[in-house]
Amino acid sequence: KKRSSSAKSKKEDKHAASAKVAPCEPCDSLSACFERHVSNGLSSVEGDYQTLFSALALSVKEQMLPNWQQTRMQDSQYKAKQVAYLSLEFLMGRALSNALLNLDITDESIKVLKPYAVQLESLEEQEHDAGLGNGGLGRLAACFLDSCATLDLSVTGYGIRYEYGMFAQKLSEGHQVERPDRWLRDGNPWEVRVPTHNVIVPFFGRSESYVDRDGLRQFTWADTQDVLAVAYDMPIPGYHNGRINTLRLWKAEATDDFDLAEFNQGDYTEAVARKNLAEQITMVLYPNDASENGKELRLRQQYFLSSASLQDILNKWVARHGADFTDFAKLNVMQLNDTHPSVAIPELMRLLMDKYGLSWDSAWQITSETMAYTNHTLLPEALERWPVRLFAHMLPRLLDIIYEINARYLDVVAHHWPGDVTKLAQMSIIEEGPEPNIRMAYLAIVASFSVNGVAGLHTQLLTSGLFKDFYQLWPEKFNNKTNGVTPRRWLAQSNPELARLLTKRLGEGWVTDLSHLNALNAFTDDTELLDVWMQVKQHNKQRLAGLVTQECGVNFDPTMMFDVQVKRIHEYKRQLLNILHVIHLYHQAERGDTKALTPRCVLLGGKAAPGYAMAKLIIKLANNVAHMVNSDPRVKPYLRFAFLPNYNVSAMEVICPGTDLSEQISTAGKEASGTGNMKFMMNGALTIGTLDGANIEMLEEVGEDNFFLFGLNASEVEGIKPHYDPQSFIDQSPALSEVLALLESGHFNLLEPGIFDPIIASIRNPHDPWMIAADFESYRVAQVKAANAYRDQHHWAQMSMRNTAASGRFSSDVTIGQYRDEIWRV
Ligand code: B1H
Repeated sequence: KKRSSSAKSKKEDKHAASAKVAPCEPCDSLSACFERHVSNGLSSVEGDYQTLFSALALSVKEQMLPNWQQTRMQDSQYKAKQVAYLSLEFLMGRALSNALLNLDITDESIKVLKPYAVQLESLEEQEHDAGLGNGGLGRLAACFLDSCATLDLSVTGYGIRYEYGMFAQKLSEGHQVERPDRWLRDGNPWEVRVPTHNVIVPFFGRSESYVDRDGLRQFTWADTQDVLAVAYDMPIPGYHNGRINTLRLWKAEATDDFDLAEFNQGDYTEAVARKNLAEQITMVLYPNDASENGKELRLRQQYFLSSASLQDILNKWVARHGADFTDFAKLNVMQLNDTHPSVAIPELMRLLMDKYGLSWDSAWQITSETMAYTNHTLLPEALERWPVRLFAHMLPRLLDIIYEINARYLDVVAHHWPGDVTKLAQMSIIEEGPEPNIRMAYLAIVASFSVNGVAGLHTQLLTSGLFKDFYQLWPEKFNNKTNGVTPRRWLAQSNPELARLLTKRLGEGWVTDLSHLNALNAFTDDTELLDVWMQVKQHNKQRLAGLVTQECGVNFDPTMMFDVQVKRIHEYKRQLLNILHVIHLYHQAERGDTKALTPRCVLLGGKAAPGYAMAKLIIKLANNVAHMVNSDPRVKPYLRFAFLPNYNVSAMEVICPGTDLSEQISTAGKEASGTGNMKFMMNGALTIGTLDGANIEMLEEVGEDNFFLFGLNASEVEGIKPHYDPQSFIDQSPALSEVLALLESGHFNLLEPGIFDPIIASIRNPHDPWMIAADFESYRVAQVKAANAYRDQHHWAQMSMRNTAASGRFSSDVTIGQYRDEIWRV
């Protein structure tokens, strides 16, 4: 190990000494911090990238401490409204490169590492992804945090510190196998445990009422089993602005007195077992995307997060204002990331009434003026409904409150629709039946001052369909906030070469104002720029090809078109449609019908929920088809196909810059927004897609000439549904007929007879909600257009540039600007 200059050593000594007293005291330079961390922890550094990574990350965190403290101090003055973003998921990915970018210390870090002869990238790759989310919903929360800090907003993310994040996906004979994701295995250098903010979260017990001295009925929640919530903070640095916001993640631990009682009774093992029970709450992320599974432990997670976060918010308030809540709603707002934390609504009522003695009316006014709800899906299987029975058992006091909210709200409904009893039953928060349920979305709408969808079409479908009655009752609550993605991670950081080119041509303003990209439209005839544009794409394709070789053992040729679909595997996202098209291309290549073929490499990636059999079967089909495609020498010049295992945030950082064609092919009306679509567009990919989610707005921005549109629209899908006849579509498409014949012949499963029968049956099923057969031919035609367009590289480069140019509206800075102005009113 090389040593730095003697001047540095002096500094280092000072900090080495002070480190014993206060290990978190900020150093005055990154290099001094780093030297200290290296010499503190390690005997042998050479080749130990993990330790060097930790040393660098700890040093970067220390650099943030003064501004972090400063931000906290400033915000605790309540000069501006405080926003809490409540979410069961934060899909943060890695933090190092992002922190270096936002703090503007990348070059300094490279310098610091010089004596160690190690590349910054090698250390960056050591970091485990913080996979505390499933897909779009969790990643949106992460992009939002970056934009909030960059827009200098006082926003705290509240979530759960899962011991195990999203499972790691392995493949075995083409089948998905799940492996636990112990992301904290090597420690988490970014987090700070803050035991001073511990709170206690009650569970079970009984709700009791009594009459107080003033003759008022009061409630208590008795004989609860309490769990300790411990705060772990992660810094969220804004881009070049000195603000460091906080992501506060709660960990569940057993309370001490809880153990004590049992210890005293001699029930040592019982006490330890109970400790496990408490700590189970934050053990693992539920791996379902766009579907709920109704597990009791999941409700415990939701309440644990909601209660701990609200207690924290109220504690902060009381520290500054005492128990006077007059201005609370003026200075606080809670954004609920879907209904997952919606139990925060009765919990805030409970805390205000039972803990702080407010009346129902005051508590309700505060609650209904501070809660805002974002809906992320129309899929019925994702709408949360909890059995009343479960609430009665686990959260009895909250059930009282929900009943009371419902009773008062149903009066409003009855007033609006006099005499309409079916309306009352339809709109009730309680769904009656043999097993009554609580409709969490209804509870969220009733108690929130804002309800938003996540793209234009999605919001329209909410107000005209799922929440139509509520829209009639309270039109003013409903609004749209089209999703966005952060250009720091998804352009500046993941595509450094393009970022440099953009800065050279447009200046660096685009990083915080992505509308600057519009200026690219002036250069679409600048052949020199177009050439460089395509060179950058080539380099990014080489990088992606490297990943595919390494992870899939498939050789992608960067001169071929890179056609990519990466996202969670779900029938509505129609990975199957993509695979059928690959089979079609394979069939053409294999029989020598190659004149019209543009050579292409198709990449598919994504995780299936472990209990979702059909999604897992689609993965298996992709792998079997890939095997046939890649082992046929006649096909090789025209087509290669790979399934990338363990798709995650870090993989996307390599994938989206290296993609030519982005697949956004969901059945119209089913994908609320999509956000991967925006990352690809920003990085100059063209989209082949349906009129669904934010695709519609992307198309609006970029124009039909620069987008490969196909398929039924949302109202056509609904229109066809009652008389859908897949066979008629199969008959009209020779290509689809051939593909199905090949699939049904067992060509892709010779040694596994019948395994794909459920997939074939789903395509042929007149009740196929995803309408694969209906859209196949239109999809194929759009694919031909894309393939032909790709042959004209000059024109493709122009279209690519126009896509980047038009992507400015999909910066999450724009989205968060709208949340700030129209919902939070900060
Ligand atoms: C989205 C979910 C989701 N919508 C339930 N709904 C979950 C539902 O664990 N659960 O129970 C987890 C996730 N996720 C996605 O949100 C939409 O499908 C995307 O279209 C959208 O872009 C994204 C962000 O708004």
